[in-house]
Amino acid sequence: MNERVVVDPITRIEGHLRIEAEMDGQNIARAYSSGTMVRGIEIILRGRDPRDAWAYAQRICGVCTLVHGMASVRAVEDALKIPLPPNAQLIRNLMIGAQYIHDHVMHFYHLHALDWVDVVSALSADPAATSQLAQSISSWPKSSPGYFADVQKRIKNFVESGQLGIFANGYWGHPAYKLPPEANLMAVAHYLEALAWQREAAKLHAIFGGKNPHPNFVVGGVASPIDLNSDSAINSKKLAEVQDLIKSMQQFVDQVYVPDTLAIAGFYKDWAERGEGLGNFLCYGDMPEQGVLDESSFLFPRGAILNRDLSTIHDVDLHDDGQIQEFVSHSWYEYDDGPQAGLHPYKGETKLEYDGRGGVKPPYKHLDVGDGYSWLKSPRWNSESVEVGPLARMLLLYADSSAPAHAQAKELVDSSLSTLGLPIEALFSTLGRTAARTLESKIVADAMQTWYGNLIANIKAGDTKTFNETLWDPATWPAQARGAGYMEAPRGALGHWIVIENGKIANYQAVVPSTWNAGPRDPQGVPGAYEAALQDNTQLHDPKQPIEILRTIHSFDPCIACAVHVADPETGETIEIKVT
Ligand code: NFE
Ligand code: MG
Repeated sequence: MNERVVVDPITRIEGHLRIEAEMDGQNIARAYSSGTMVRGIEIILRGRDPRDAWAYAQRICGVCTLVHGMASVRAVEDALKIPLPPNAQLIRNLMIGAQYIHDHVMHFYHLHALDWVDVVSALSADPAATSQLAQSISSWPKSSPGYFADVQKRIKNFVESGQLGIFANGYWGHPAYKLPPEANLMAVAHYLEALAWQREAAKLHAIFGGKNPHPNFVVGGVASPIDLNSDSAINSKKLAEVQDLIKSMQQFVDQVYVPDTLAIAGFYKDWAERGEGLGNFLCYGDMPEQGVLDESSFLFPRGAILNRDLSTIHDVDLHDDGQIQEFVSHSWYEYDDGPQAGLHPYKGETKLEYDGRGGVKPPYKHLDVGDGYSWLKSPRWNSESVEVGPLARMLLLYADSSAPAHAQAKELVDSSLSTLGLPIEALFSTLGRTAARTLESKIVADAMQTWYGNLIANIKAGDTKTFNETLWDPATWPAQARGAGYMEAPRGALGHWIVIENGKIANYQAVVPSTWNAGPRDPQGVPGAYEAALQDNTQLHDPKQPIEILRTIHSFDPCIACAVHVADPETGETIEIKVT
């Protein structure tokens, strides 16, 4: 039997993920991705008032803290045909945009950077040379030799006290780390700065949604009335704060995140040749420029790309029951129609049996990669295994010349590739996925300024409406209705499907980005995106320190809490999985 490398749990992600790699010499021959914690949000939602669903669904995740609330209110609005005032949509855009910038910056510095940045090496950097490096790539003000000397002293104190804290247990000194000490020191300085900065970015949610995490939503609008002269509404002062926050996000992205990504990428060009995987990409699209939810003005266009073919964009329809289906052949779930069946989310089944002691009864008995090995299902689009997320969005933007941000995206991608001296094929890789996240952050931060301008223009023209109560009374609802709420969450295409009967939720299914990417094999044995990416030209230098697995898995920014949908509804306890 071939050697197997098991990483369990994968850290610096959200949730519980296990990766098993079957080796062929130094190469990963086959990889298996397991979500090892079960959730049951879909079951909790049945029988409830659809107008309340967002508040439950939002608890799917505390990382992408608003996206499930958003997808949920959109599902209800789609089912009941409730139109949205443009201001509400623009405010939603701004809230989604802030979520992207916050999430992506945190991911890059706090979850992904240490795969590429050696903290201990930063100790041997020359602060003056670090300052020169920083000033050569950016006008960010915190870049003096004294500043970097101070940061270095802080790291030294950590290391000498033997308390690396957040930096404990890294693979420091691993030969896969390629940055010179000065680049390591610069990146660690920005790691620490980003910790403080992210607190500010989260404030936009508090202004429009009352709090963060989990800002408030409402079916038919946003939970923030506009009245420029009221202390308890969105007034001139709050709008000015929003403007300051957008500027601060743009500045951090332009002067820190983008230059750091390019500087670090320059030392890891070999990672532009591995970690692609499927070559199939899916986007639902999101964030209309004028606040009317029509696809033609989406910042991120809708569509699918297959086999790297950027010349053809396939239409995507969330209501078509032949397009999006979930399979459970390698999951710990059972369908009434057996293990080969694929179900559209309107007809989706989530069956869990609880044992009354905080556990879940079989079908799960053990983890067996030849059989069942995950609490994630396997979503497929037109039977294809696809990748969702920043790389999918940047490729769609690059390919779709009718998209409003096409020109900006093309310029950003082409100039980044030219700076790095890499061909377009480099996008299809671990490095491409990480760079796509950075570049889309720039596009989103700039778009936020446009949406803000459009919101202000509406207000100046006298339109302050942010809520539409049409059809809010259940007496007016049809006896049966169903709807699909979609959005582009930071990690990719997110859909919530709701079936409403006699005013209550009859069925609810969420198919989330990390399920698309982290799901197990389908009945045809085709792997999910993580699995395929790990099987793509990946060698482990030292199976005991599998940093190469972390690089590719982290390039997707996993959120397994989202992917499996929350803890046991009876006790909230997690489940012990025995690996046999
Ligand atoms: Ni919990 Fe999420 C995002 C959603 S999961 S982080 O972005 O939906 O992939
Ligand atoms: Mg689901």
